[in-house]
Amino acid sequence: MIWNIVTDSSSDVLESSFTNERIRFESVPLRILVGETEYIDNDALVIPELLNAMAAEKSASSTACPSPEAFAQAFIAGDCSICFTISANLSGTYNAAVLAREMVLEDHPEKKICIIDSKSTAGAMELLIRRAAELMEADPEGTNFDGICDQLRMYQASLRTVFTLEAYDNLIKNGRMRPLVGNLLHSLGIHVIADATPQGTIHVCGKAKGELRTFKALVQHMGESKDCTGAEVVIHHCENLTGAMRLRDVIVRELPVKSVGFCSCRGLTTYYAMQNGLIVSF
Ligand code: X90
Repeated sequence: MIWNIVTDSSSDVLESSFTNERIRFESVPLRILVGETEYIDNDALVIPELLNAMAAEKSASSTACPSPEAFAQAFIAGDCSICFTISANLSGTYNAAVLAREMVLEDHPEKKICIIDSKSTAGAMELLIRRAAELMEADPEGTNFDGICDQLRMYQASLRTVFTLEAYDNLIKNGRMRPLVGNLLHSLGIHVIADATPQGTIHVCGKAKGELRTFKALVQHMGESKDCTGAEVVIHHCENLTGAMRLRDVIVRELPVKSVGFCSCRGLTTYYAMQNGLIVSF
């Protein structure tokens, strides 16, 4: 019996960093188009190169979700697959995975495949992947597949994501977020704080001036959005470990969380969060 965790590359979890020998893990890549160049969001992608290309190319750039075929290949490789995707309200990735499930079950009705919309991305998916691995370890034969899927769906619903970016250009340009009130915000050193809605859309929930005030406002918003007692927190950062660590300091000072981990943004989240972006899931 092969347990199989499938995700898309917006989880930021590298295939090489998933070290559980009893569970198969595959990250299906999204693609990033900057000018004429297509970047595949896999382990080999060099993030500083992508950031340089983004800075040099002011005109055409976009992203594309994986094909159903790419997900189908990942599902075929396991017996019991659980798949986490980026919010269906932000990307066609979830639909591609659902189509792939139907395709695979037609030829292999014995396989079990569950697709869970993270209604978020980045850290929320990392936390789901980790929880899935724990539950799978405790059930090596997959006898409780449906129960595990239910638990993961409940865990998904309990997760929150808040974030603050230095630039929202790519989110706005690609229609994932409503335009902010002019460029004024940026020039005055005002940082916008946003979060994921329960439906998996992006919502601007506040603004603050200066880094420390921004972090305090963000952490206050975390505390208001759920009871953080014992919460596992992950900060995904775009080439900004220093900022992520300063944010961690504010989180552990203000909230009774259990742990704070860090993860570097991979290609898809780098494209949207842009340099120095910080995404917090808990
Ligand atoms: O299908 C595609 O081309 C991918 C489109 C992805 C669009 C948005 C990605 C956002 C990544 C921003 C912070 C976290 C957002 C919270 C989720 C509701 C990073």
